[in-house]
Amino acid sequence: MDKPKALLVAGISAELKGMLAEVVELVPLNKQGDANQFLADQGADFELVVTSAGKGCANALMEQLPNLKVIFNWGVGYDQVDVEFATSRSVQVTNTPDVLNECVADMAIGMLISQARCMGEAERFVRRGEWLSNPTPPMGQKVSGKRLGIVGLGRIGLETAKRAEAFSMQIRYHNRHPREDVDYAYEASIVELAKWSDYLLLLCPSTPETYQMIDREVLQALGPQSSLINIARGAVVDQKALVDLLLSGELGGAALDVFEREPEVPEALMDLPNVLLLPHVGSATFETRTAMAQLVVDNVKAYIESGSLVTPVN
Ligand code: 8YV
Repeated sequence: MDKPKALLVAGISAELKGMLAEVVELVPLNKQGDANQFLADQGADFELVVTSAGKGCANALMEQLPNLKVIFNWGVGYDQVDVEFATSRSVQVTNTPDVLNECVADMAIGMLISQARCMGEAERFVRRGEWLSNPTPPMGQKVSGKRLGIVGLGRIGLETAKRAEAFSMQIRYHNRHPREDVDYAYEASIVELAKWSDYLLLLCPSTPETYQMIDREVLQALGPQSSLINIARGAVVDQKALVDLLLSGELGGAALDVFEREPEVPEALMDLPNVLLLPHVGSATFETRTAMAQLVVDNVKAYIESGSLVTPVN
């Protein structure tokens, strides 16, 4: 039997490409010359789209695929897919939850400690050869026992809180609603949570409701002695306010794995020693990316074999 065609609309790992090629005929959109012409001619041939969390699938593209049935999203975040629009066209969406919880939580704690203890700046100090003539490397802030505010206590948030407990950190959180199953103190106001926190960690999804939820007021409430850690999405933060307050010293520091318009990073942040900058690598370990790839393939196989999905979003 012929393998079904799947339209690949984003950059994905060679590993995932290889795994998918066993079950589908993968057609990369960016290799088809004029994409609009290609879609006009052959868009109706595709029931399946494979994409990444960063790229998603635009509404205009869905409209060019009249027989589209499923969008397979390589990533847990699906903010680049308009799920409501997809649902209105009877298009299902899948993502890759849970398999990345541990690695993202590891990274969140790693970013927190790295920023607090100036690891990046200290490392640059060694590489620049400054240690040879300067016996005083950069000094940081203590982590153990400090106050951690978590915005978005979901599956990754719980893994992160567990790790933070091992550092005797005090933990409070903000969600849309308090959780019944945790003892951490709930804070309904993000501004109040920011005022209380030494470290404010963002782990919430990017949605129209959370767009720039971490605004100037929240960042000012966090203040000059405290730091923001963002491993969620750039859109959750008012990036202009963030840059302004870091430059003026009204915010103590930041550890950022995500940005408003990746891969663009505000030039003004490049020279700030109290800011850790990472290229969206929260889930980027060999083990986790393989597990994410496997989950994409499991979804594709389940759909082809029985029309069902392992991790549907809608
Ligand atoms: C991406 C992510 O999935 O899972 C997410 O939501 O942001 C990342 O893990 C990864 O870059 C592959 O698309």
